[in-house]
Amino acid sequence: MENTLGLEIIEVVEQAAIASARLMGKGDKNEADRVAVEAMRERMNKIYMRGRIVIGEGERDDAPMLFIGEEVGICSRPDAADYCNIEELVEIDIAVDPCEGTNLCAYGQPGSMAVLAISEKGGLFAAPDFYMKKLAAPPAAKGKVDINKSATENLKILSECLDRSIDELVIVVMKRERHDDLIKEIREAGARVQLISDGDVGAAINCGFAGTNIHGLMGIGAAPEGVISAAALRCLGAHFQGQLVYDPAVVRTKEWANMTKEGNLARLKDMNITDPDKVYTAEELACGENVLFAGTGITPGNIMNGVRFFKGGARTQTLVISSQSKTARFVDTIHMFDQPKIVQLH
Ligand code: VTB
Repeated sequence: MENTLGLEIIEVVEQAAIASARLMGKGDKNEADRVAVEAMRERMNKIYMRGRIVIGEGERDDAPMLFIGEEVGICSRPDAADYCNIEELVEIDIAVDPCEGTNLCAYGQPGSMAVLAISEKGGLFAAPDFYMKKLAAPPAAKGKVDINKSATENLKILSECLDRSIDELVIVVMKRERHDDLIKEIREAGARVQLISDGDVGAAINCGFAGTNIHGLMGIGAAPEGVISAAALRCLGAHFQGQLVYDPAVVRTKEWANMTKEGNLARLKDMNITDPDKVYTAEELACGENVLFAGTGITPGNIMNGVRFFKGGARTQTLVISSQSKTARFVDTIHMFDQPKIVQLH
C-alpha cells in the first residue's frame, strides 16, 4: 500500500495545506476549511485507488464533499474497469481532517494542519461525530498510563517512565470550561500545563516524539480527530486511549446545549456502538495491518513548519508515518507554481 500510495498521499495533504494557508489570518474559518476540502478531494480523485471516506466532513446531506461514505480515487469511478485492474486493488479506508484547527488557521495561530490517515478496508474506527476523552503519552509510557486512572496517578507513572520529576512534565490540555478541574489537578500534582485553544491532533502527535517538550495530552476533544491521532501514535508506538463522551453536561459546549445524554446514547445504539463506555486503544482505533498517517503544517507547529509562500511558489513540510516501513518521514517540498513547461528535445 505504502509503495503505491505514499507519494501521492503526501501531495493530497500538501495541496490541502497550501489552499488553507492562502486564507491564513483572514478570519474566515469556514472558507479555510472549504478550500482545503476541495483541494484534498481534487488531488485524491487523481490517484489510482479505491478509497472510501470513513471519517470526513460529516454525513452526505450536510457535507457536499468528502462526506462519510464518499468513494474517492480513479478506481472508484463507475467506469473504473477502463482504467484499473479492480480485482487487484486493495480497498482503502480514509479518515480526513483537511483543516484541523480551522480557528488556528483563520486567526493565524500556530498548530493547524491538513491531516489524514489511511488503512485497508475496516482498518480505521468510523468514529461518530461525538466527543472523546483522550490520553496520549510517549512510547516509554505505552500501556502504563491509563485513562481510567486519575491525572495525578498518570503523572506519577509518566514521571517514572520518562525518568524525570513531575515538575519537568508538560501536559497539553484544550482550554475549555470542562477541563477546569483537570487543569487544577495537573497543576496541583506539580506538572505544567500547556493550554491550547484548538488542534489536539498536533498535540497528540507531539507526545510521540522525544524532544518536543510535550509529555502528555489529556482531556476531551472530538472523536474523529481522536482516530486520526490514534493512527499516528499507533505507528509511532506511543500511547493513545480514547473513550466516547456522550453526556452534554460533561462536554459543556453550546453546540450540545439542546442534546440529552439519553438521546446521545440512543444515537450511539443506532450506530451499532453497543458499549458506549468502552475505552479504545490506539490499536483498536487504527486496527488495520497497514496504517499510514500524513499531515502538512498549515501554520507553524512544534514539529512542522507551516506553508511559506514565495514569489512563484510555496514550501511545505509534511510528516508521513507508516506502520509498514516503521518510519516517520519529514518531507520538505518546494512547489513551483509558475514554472514554465519543460520543452522536450528530440
Ligand atoms: C476539538 C478538537 C480539535 O476542535 O474537536 C475542537 O479535537 C472542538 O472542540 O482539534 P469544542 O467543540 O469543545 O470547541 C479542534 O480543536 C479543532 O478542530
